Amino acid sequence: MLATGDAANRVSTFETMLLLPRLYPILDAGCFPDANAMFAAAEELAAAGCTVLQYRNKSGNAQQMLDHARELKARLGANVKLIMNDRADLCLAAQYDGLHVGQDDLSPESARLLIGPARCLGVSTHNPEQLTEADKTTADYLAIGPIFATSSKANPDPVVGLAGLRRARDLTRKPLVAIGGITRANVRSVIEAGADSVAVISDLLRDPRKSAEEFLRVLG
Ligand code: 3NM
Repeated sequence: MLATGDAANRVSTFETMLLLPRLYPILDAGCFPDANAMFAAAEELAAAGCTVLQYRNKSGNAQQMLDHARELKARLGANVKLIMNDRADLCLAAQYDGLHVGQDDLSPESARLLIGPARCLGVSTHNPEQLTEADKTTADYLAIGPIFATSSKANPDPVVGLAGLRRARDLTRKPLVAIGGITRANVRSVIEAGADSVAVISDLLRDPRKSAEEFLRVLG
């Protein structure tokens, strides 16, 4: 018989697998010349078949971020689930479907208290110790990275590589998102190493619709 905790974990994992497709694009506001370019890219990603997007903004103020977040939601409609990076307050204010926290943000349990049980919670990890800790929380999915070198993140952690990803796979049964330097050229190796999903910024920037379609073709 399953312990209560296990059962709860199962349901949560099941729901997250429905929410978490193989391709998990991140819209990083800092990578676009202006907000309209970001909104246009989001619409192209949705047209390509992406069903989950994360909004990330490391330099905007709260009001700008909330405006962006609401505009994305209004443009994309109910078929695209939206995840807010870092900010539990803006996740709630924009009525997003989930929150992604890093190691320097609110702890997963504090974030969970704020967003409640129904929203999806993701946690970034960068080594086996962090992954093992995050695995004990109510996080719905865990991210591990950077898998490869990346220029999209300030001060990235050391590259974990495909070997680090395989190790991470052995350490958790939660859905595992690989991030960092993932491209159409290397994505197959990332899935083969055990990732359930890949989070991507830069290889979706140029012609987002075509790039996402190519990713989705490779990911099958
Ligand atoms: N987090 P790209 S790597 C936002 O290691 C982010 O947790 C990382 O962008 C981590 O696809 C990263 O352009 C950047 O490499 C991902």
